[in-house]
Amino acid sequence: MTTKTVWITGATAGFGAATVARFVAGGWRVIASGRRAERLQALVDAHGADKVHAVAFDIRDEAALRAAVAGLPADFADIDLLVNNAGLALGTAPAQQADLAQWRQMIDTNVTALATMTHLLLPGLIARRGAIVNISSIAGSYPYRGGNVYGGTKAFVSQFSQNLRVDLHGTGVRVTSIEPGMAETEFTLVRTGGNQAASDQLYAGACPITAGDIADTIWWIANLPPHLNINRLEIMPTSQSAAGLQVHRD
Ligand code: NDP
Ligand code: 8X3
Repeated sequence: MTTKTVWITGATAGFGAATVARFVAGGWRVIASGRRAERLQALVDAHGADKVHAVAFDIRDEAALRAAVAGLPADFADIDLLVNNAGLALGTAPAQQADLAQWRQMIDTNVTALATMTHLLLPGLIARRGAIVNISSIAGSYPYRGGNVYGGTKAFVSQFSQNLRVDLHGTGVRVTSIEPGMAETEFTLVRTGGNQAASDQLYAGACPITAGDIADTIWWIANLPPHLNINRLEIMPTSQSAAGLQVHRD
């Protein structure tokens, strides 16, 4: 059987790191990217340079992204699956008190970089009848206080995924939007600027989704028969459900 290749963005933590482990265990070659070079090197050390190719760069840096794509070693150049996972939320303030620089960073990472990555890899994915898994969020469907731009970026990811499906009609390329709810990763640590206590408090007693749960889901989607496409998949921990509307009274 031919060895397949997956590019997983945001491979240094959370969903991405777990997905690297899942695909290496399943016999795939993995391109792992993120900013933290030492964590990427640890993946290479753990799995071997023949299994994991690490590329450390900021995904908002288009020149660095193009260089990473152009510099892929021959063994990793034919990509069958792109997992657009790199992303973040910054802050929980309401829009009227939010930090504009944080808004820009979320848009640049979750929207612009994801679209650029997809654009660069699409020709090869079409040639190989490959697949794209985009990591969106329930925040793109359900508004909540402080979700403002983060939720907006994830609504983009979900809709972009469905629009890609339409444009790629007949190419054989599969596209899935995975929309997880509360999952315990470094997500809240990043969102709160490093507040471990806030992160621990959010997840305490909630039995949240784990990174391994999402890695297993991506693995399942990637290994479905080629005639099946999961368009979108919303996943919550059993402890979470959508709350109702709010009413303000004078
Ligand atoms: P983590 O914070 O654990 O991981 C985020 C990953 O994104 C890291 O590997 C980080 O790498 C990478 N990343 C962030 N910014 C950049 C950048 N500028 N350049 C390159 N890589 C970057 O969070 P999760 O695993 O939870 O998040 C993964 C995805 O899942 C995100 O898109 C998030 O929005 C989404 N999601 C998370 C949920 C949750 O509750 N945890 C629920 C729904 C969706 P590095 O810092 O090394 O650059
Ligand atoms: C992460 C899930 O609900 O914290 O996308 O926004 S949530």
